[in-house]
Amino acid sequence: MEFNNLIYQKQGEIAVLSINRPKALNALNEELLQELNIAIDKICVDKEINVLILTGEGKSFVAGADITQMQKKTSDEARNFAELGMKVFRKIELMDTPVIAAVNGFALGGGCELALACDIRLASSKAKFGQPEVGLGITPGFGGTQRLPRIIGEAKAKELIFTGSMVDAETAKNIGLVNNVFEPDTLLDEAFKLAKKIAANGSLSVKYSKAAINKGLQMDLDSAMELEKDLFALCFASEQQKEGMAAFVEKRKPNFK
Ligand code: CO8
Repeated sequence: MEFNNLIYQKQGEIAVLSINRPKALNALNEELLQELNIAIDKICVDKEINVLILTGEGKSFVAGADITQMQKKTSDEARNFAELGMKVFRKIELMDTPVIAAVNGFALGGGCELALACDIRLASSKAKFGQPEVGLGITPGFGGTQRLPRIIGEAKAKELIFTGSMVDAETAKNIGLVNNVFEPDTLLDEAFKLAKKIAANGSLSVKYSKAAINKGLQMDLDSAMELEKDLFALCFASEQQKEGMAAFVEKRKPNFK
């Protein structure tokens, strides 16, 4: 896949998509979001891919939506732009494949919101997180007011959004915004290690688990339990369940196809 603002690489079951607009600290403009949309669509139909790693080129993960492009927008144009970002981020959140954000630097505004749409966030010790929108006279617009409180809790999310303050990677870990922090030069290796660990499991059961968590969190508990039951039962129609349990009984490693 060739793009102006993205670098795509595939290593076996693991795909890496790197946001590549380093001169503007990987700020998200419309072209970049459209490319991201296309890339995610292609990854979704590639049955070989079991984990996606999302990262950024240079010193930034994503420093937000492109302020120069947003500056002159009317309300209608801003709504369309928000809709595009929300659509792409929701696609990332709901895609079958688990997505790891390897946050290498600034994750601000739309960049923090992109990381929030991923399943797992790993950060470089140099990463900085924040929702600085109120300082620009706008609210978060790619899902930040909704995903941030769901992930770190209402009070902390309000503090971050109302103040527009940046937090460093360790603080982000302490408040539950990132899963783990690594030295900058080991971040991608650690993301690969995690991706391989996930990919070594039954891919179908990982995908069903993602669906059960993401969809279940939007339901009442009883409906969510029904969903879990359905997906659990569906596993038993798969070769992977047969192989996984046979391997346990035969005291060997499973060979999932
Ligand atoms: N948009 C456009 N250009 C940017 C952005 C951005 N978000 N961030 C950085 N750049 C550009 C700079 O303008 C600069 O360009 P140039 O070299 O041509 O002057 C280049 O990247 C390098 O940036 P700096 O020189 O500023 O680098 P520093 O290391 O000094 O500072 C910072 C790094 C602190 C990250 C600083 O660049 C900064 O504060 N950036 C803006 C961060 C921000 O406010 N992000 C939130 C944007 S709003 C948003 O994301 C809303 C999402 C929802 C949209 C809904 C649709 C309506």
